[in-house]
Amino acid sequence: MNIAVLISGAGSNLKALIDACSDGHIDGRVALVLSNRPGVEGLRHADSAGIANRVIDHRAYASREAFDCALVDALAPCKPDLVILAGFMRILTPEFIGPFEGRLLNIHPSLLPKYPGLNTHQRALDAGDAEAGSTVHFVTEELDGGPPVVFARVPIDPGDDADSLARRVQAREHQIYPLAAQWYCSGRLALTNDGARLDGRVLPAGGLDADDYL
Ligand code: NHR
Ligand code: GAR
Repeated sequence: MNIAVLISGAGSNLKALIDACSDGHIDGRVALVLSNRPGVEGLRHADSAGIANRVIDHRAYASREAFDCALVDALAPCKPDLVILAGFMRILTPEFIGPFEGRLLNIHPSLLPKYPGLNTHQRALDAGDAEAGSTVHFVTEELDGGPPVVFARVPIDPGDDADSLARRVQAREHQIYPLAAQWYCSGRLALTNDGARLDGRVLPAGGLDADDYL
């Protein structure tokens, strides 16, 4: 399985995926990394692993559609079986979703359907929530609205700020993203008309609890 990963920043999830592939935990290889931002740390993870990578700077395109077409063109030569958004920060239009629907995963730092969009950790803190988390989901045109696959819950501690909470959440992300990627690469996970399915069974509305699988 050829995996392409789209990033915008630190790329710690990218690194977890690269490591899981090289350790044999994912039946696939990261074939290409694309970043919409130049100079980010995630590109260095790709370089260190000898993985092809390119910057496609959204600021160079006149519209979201033109940027998305450039992404599609850049991905074409690697013929990805799976496209993974890992801290990718640009909302994608149907120009991009169309060609990859069903082969497109994202990790979103909340317990979906709570807190789609940005600033999830601060919103959870402001709401006085007792727990936060992260969810891997299939990407559809609806922002953070595609069918969830797997989530990890993380307790919120009294002294937490958005940064401390983000660090605790990311440690779990590095476990659940490789898990979901391996489900996909082994042919167990698919997007169907009635939602995400694992081993043929439709998943619960919020996805599966990672604690049952890790
Ligand atoms: N695109 C579609 N169509 N559907 C989804 O579910 C998507 C998506 C693109 C990205 C990741 C998502 C997240 O996990 C994601 C899911 C960026 C924004 C955003 O508002 C929102 C959600 C996500 C990613 N981006 C601003 C924009 O104007 C830019 C913000 C910035 O550059 O810092 O695109 O949270
Ligand atoms: C991750 O926590 C991911 O859930 C979040 O950004 C972080 C990226 O970290 N994604 C979003 O906020 C998407 N809007 P990384 O670059 O180290 O993988």
